[in-house]
Amino acid sequence: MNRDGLLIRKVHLATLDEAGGWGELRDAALLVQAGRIAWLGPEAQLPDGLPVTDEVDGQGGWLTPGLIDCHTHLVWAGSRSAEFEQRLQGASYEEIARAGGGIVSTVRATRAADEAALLAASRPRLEALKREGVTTLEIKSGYGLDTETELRLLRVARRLGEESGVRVRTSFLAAHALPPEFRGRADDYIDLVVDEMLPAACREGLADAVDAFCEGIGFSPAQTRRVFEAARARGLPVKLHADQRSDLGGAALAAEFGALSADHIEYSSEASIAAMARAGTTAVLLPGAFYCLRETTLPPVDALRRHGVPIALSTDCNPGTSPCTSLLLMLHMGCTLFRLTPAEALAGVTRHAARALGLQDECGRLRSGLAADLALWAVDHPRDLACRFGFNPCVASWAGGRRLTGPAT
Ligand code: DI6
Ligand code: FE
Repeated sequence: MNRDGLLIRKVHLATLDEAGGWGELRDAALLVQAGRIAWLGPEAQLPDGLPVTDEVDGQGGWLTPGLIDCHTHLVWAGSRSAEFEQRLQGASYEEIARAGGGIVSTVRATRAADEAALLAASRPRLEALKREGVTTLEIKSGYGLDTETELRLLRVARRLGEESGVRVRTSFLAAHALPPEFRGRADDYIDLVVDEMLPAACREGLADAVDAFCEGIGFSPAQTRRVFEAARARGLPVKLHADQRSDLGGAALAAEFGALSADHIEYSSEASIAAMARAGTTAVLLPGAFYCLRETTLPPVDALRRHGVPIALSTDCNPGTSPCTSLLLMLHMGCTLFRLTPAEALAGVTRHAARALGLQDECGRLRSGLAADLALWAVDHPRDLACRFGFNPCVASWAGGRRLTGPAT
């Protein structure tokens, strides 16, 4: 298929190119040239003489920006379904973690898996997301917790991007949990992270951002600060798993470092949210983890709205707290559990998810000049994407103008 001159006709557009709305444009068309959106507008105003080499009839469907899953731990080996059973019988996530399960059990399985095994385990997860119109995907390391395995995870993430055509952004998350060999020596482990692991990841160009898990069962704010300082010294943007189970001031710390995003933030204070607003830090809400852990403390959505903090939504795809490969389901849960509006939810997986990855000038909206990352849906209105669940109306998708899913033209 020619990447140049692709005209998509007979569609309605939800451009997400305005704050707080769908950006509806009915009876529209969109032209892709050299992988970017070259023109969009009412089909009746289609200019003459466009260099069309390929045409798609959208049959009255809706064209949106390709979906962006901006927080995943997609690459791992093994399964934690036995822990799911334990939790159903009353064990808490923290108890399981402290008894050597949780993240560390995935670390054991992941360390034992070579690159081919990790690719094979992770590919179906990526494919499931891709079938639902995901065109950009963030993937974190964090199940290696030693230099060799952390780098392997990031290499696999890069490979998945290359082979699938999905735009993959990596986050270096070695400060995810304390590896068992460092028990009682968390500061020594942080030394290793900043002195050896991060430099090694940077040497291979494997990290697009740096993340940490700032939590009682993770790392303290002081340890997180050291990781952030190392990231800053290398010019890498930061993100943070912040205030998921308790308020350690993680979101404020993230804001202090101008973080791209603070994620989870169920327990963040209003002062932290004000700091996020000042810093331009995006909130990433993760309804899958909230649901799976049967949390009851809701993220402070009203405060985020009041302070004008952009809200993104993501799967948090991981084997423990959100074994989920449906971003569309997160749209639904963002509305039912967190009371987002359907338009906020769609912005959360497009416009604002792009911001959470620092990609707001590249994708996440339909606008001339941005990458042609597109998803075509057989729905009456884009709010159907949030209303329905267990339903995938994605007809076709493109990343950088290249067809990812859907019938060949
Ligand atoms: N917070 C999460 O939701 C995931 N990691 C994190 O820091 C959970 C990861 C896991 O349980 O494997
Ligand atoms: Fe996470």
